Amino acid sequence: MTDDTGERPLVSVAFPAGDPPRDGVALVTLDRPGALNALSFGLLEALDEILAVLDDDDACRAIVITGAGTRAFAAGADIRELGGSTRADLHADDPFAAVDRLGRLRTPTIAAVRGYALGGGFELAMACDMLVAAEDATFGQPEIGIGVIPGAGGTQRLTRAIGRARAMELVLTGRRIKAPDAERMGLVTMLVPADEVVDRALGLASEIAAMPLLAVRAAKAAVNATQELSLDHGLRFERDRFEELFETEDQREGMLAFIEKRTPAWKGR
Ligand code: CO8
Repeated sequence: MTDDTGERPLVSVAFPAGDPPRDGVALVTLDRPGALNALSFGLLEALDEILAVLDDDDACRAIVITGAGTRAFAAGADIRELGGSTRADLHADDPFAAVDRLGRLRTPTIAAVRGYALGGGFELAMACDMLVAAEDATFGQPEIGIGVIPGAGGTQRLTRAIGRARAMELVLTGRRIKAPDAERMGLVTMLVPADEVVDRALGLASEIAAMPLLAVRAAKAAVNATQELSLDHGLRFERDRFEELFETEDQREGMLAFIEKRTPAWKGR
C-alpha cells in the first residue's frame, strides 16, 4: 500500500541493528509525515497486514510502532477521507478494527510517541502494550470537536487506564494533555528526551525479545486479561498460563540454568 504518488509505502518495517544487537525486534513506522501520519484507510490496512505477518513470525519477538518525522506519532484518522464516509461504509468496512486486532497480537508492542498522538493516533498508542513517550508528546481525544466520539478504544481503553473522571473530561472537552501529565495518569511506561524516543523503545523491546518467547506471550496475555475478566477469572487465567509453561523446554532450561549458575539458552519452545 503506497501514498498518492504510488511511490512511498504508507507503513514501513525495519529490523534495526544496535549495540547490543536487537535480535527479534521490528520497527514499524507510520509514514505520512506531511499529514502528521494521519491514519488513512490505506495506512490502517497496510499496518494491519504488516502486524499480522510479524505476529505470525516466531523470529519477531517485540514490535515498536512509531510515526515518521518529529511532529507526530499520528494526528488521528484522516479527517478528509473519514469526512466522506457514511454510516453504512464504516459499518461494512470496519476500518478501525485494525486497532482492535493490534490490541490482540501475541507479540508485545510498544508505541514510541513523539509529538501529537490525537484521536485514532492516541487510540493506536493505547492499543499497544507499552508507551514510550517523548517529553514533547501531546495526547488527546479531540473527536468531540469535529462532531463525533472516539471510535477505536478512546472511551474504553482510556477510561480503564486513567479512570472515569479524567477520561470523561478528556473525551467531553477534547482537551489535550502533555506527556508529563500523561505519565502521572499512568498512560506512559517511560518518559524520555524527544530525540531518544525510538532508541529507548527499541532498547525496551530488545530486553523483552531476549526473554523466553512462550513465557512472554503468556505474561502479555495474562496482564491484558485484567482488562476483560473479573479478578476470579483473571486469577484462573493466570494460573492456567503458569501451569502450561511447565510443558515447555524453556521452563526446564530457565530453572536449571539458575541452579547451575549460568545464562539460560532459550529455545522458544
Ligand atoms: N487528518 C487529515 N489531515 C491531517 C490530520 C488529520 N487527522 N491532522 C493533520 N493533518 C494535516 C493537515 O491538514 C495539514 O495538511 P496540509 O499541510 O495539507 O494543510 C498537515 O497535516 C499539518 O497539519 P496542520 O497544518 O494542522 O498542523 P498544526 O501544527 O497547525 O496543527 C494539529 C497540528 C493540532 C495536530 C492539527 O493538525 C489537528 O488538529 N489535527 C486534527 C486532530 C484531530 O482532530 N484528530 C482526530 C481525528 S478523528 C479520529 O481520529 C477518529 C478516530 C476513529 C478511530 C480511528 C482509529 C485509527
